[in-house]
Amino acid sequence: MKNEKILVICVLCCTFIFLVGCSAIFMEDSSVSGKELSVAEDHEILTYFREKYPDYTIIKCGEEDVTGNGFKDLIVIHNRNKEQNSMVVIMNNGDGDYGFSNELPAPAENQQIEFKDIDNKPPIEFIVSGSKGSNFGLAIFRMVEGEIVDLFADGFEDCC
Ligand SMILES: [Ca+2]
Repeated sequence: MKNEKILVICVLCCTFIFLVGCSAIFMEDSSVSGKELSVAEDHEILTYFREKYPDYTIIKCGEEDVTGNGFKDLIVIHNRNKEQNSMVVIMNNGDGDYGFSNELPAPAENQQIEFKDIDNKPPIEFIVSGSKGSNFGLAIFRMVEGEIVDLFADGFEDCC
């Protein structure tokens, strides 16, 4: 009888630990989905973009000073039309004013934005990668006089 009680307690403990574990995984998952944009939902430049283009679906952002003026800019990958995703850099002029770069096609799925100083001189370059079905591609970009310039691409067109 005593053994049975211990067994029941053990089973209850295991169930409790299992449930706590599950809820921890669930909470982690929900926080990951909240981080998908890579910046806070109320990010200043993101808010500006949303107010300007309320119809756009924002897929991914990346925040860095890609123009080299000392103020952090925002790269936004969005789905303006259902056919193709686009990316744009919203340039922070530092005085509360923002400028928009040219728009380029962006990957259809699994979009990632990374920042890397490729040539050891400012401004920092950024790498956009992603996929479309089984096609994976990436490209390296640099901001030149307010324009996104494609420095190198590998399979990028096929993933956009
Ligand atoms: Ca900047």
